Amino acid sequence: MTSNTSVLNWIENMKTLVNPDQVVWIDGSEEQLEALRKEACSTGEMIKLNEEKLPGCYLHRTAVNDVARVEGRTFICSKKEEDAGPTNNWMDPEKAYKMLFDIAKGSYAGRTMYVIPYSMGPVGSPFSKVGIELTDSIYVVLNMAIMTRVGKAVLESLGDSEDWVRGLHCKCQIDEEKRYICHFPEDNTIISVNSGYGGNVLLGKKCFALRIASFLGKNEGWMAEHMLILGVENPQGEVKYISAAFPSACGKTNLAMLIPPEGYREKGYKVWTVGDDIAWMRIGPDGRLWAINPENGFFGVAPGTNEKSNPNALYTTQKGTIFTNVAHNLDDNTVWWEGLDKNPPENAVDWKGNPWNGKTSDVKGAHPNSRFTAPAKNCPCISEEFDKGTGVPISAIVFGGRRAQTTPLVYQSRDWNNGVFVGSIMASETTAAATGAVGVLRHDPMAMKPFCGYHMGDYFQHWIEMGQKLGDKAPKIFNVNWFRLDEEGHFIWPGFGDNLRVLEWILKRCEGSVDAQETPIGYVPYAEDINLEGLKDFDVETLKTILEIKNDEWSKEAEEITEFYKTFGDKLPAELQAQLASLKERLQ
Ligand code: SAT
Ligand code: MN
Repeated sequence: MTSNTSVLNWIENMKTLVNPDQVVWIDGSEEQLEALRKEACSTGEMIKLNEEKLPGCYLHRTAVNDVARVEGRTFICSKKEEDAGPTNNWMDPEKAYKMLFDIAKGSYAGRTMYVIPYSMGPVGSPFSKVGIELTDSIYVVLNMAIMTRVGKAVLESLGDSEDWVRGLHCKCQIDEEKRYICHFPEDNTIISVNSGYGGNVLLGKKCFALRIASFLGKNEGWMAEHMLILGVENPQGEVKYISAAFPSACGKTNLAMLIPPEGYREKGYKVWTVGDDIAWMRIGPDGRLWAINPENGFFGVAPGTNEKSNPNALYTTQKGTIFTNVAHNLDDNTVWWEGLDKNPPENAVDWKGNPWNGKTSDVKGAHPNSRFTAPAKNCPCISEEFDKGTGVPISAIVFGGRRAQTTPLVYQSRDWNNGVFVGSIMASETTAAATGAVGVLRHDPMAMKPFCGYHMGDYFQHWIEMGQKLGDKAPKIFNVNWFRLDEEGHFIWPGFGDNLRVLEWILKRCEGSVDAQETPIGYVPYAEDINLEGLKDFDVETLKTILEIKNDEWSKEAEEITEFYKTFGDKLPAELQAQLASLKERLQ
């Protein structure tokens, strides 16, 4: 399929290492993918679901020990330890290659090596980059064929270039003790062994599009961010674009596919989805920041997705979708997950593969991090711009996390550098998207803690430099928190579609058409300026409680940030140290 010698030589070397029975190149044709689906069903790797209700949909169960990203076993293997920084695990590249090659050696014996040429971003777009993933898993091939653009056209666009990302995935024995997800940013290389789960093995996603790409972005002057991209169309038909960073499983997919509240729909507001997880952003010829979604599908969290929370996502998953670790309804050969509806199946199989009665069982039918892999083109609100490869101009950048207290519903940073500070102090309660305890508060700057492929102090500096280049064309930077809890532990803000009320305020701030109150942390809305029309059981007094800035809480926060900042040593940009100092001053 190609005469590119850098590609052919590398594949030859890897072939010698892993020793497959045969090599199959993925050409991107529907015939080849269909044959692979059939093969995966014949071996039990996938189950074909009800063709009438869920055409072209499949179910897959991973090993019980392999259900989320493993941050503790994810490594950045830069030559110098310092270059990986305090937020990453580091391993010496020589040692890592040796260890990984020992594990990978002969591991494809009796198996097929699939060669997946893929493009992150529309094929041939100036934003896009090419990768090649080798895998011994049909599940990985089929997921990559949804999540990225795969096949011949990608190799054609690559030509003779050596500028592509090498990716080797070996399932091996799915042995947790030997599971490693290693990145070699200086070699454009990713090696993943002993896992078969999503973010550990779909190497185009977090491994390439964030960890490797963030490193490339730093060196080449662009940004790879853990951000959704959406367009808000106003009644005059103008579309403004927002990118937003939240940690995994904090509602990026829901926000990206938001359905406007009734009153807004009547007026003619629309929301268009460009992406739900990753943004690649470059400064355009007009000096503004332009973004593409490098992915071609959605790898969304299934539990909690329903007719009310995200009808667009639900609709998106009704054809051509692979479900992972959800419950299997045997009565009609469909799928179910917690929070889909109030009618769990009685005759079902749970995500572990055990018989399950949703009416009587006290264990979950779907894993909390169970997922759907769905083609972006299925999405009813997919933006016209999504597939064009020209990108969309970003008006506002929004940071956010899951915070029960302290952080208000929304605030605006004072300027770009203060916005970088706001992103750097993001903290969020952990979710099931990574292994480990859930609900623990941890710092997660720009939602990139698990995904920044180099020293995070240098990453902050890169943000500051991008702001200098953008000058007065820079997007405005905001922070949101949909997750404030009342004393009984209930969410105060209704969230979901009503988040558009907050986005509307954000866009008005970008235009300069609404005033705000200055507080020690930044600009907070006057409660009257957030449109509450049509909201039931929610009044302006309640809104005030989640817009309030409590200086004592923020002083505690500032102390925490001081400690957190120490972890970056002298790589912390002086500008951020100064930002922290002025926050403390304003709080006095
Ligand atoms: O598992 S993935 O990394 O692909 C999804 C996520 O954690 O956001
Ligand atoms: Mn994510």
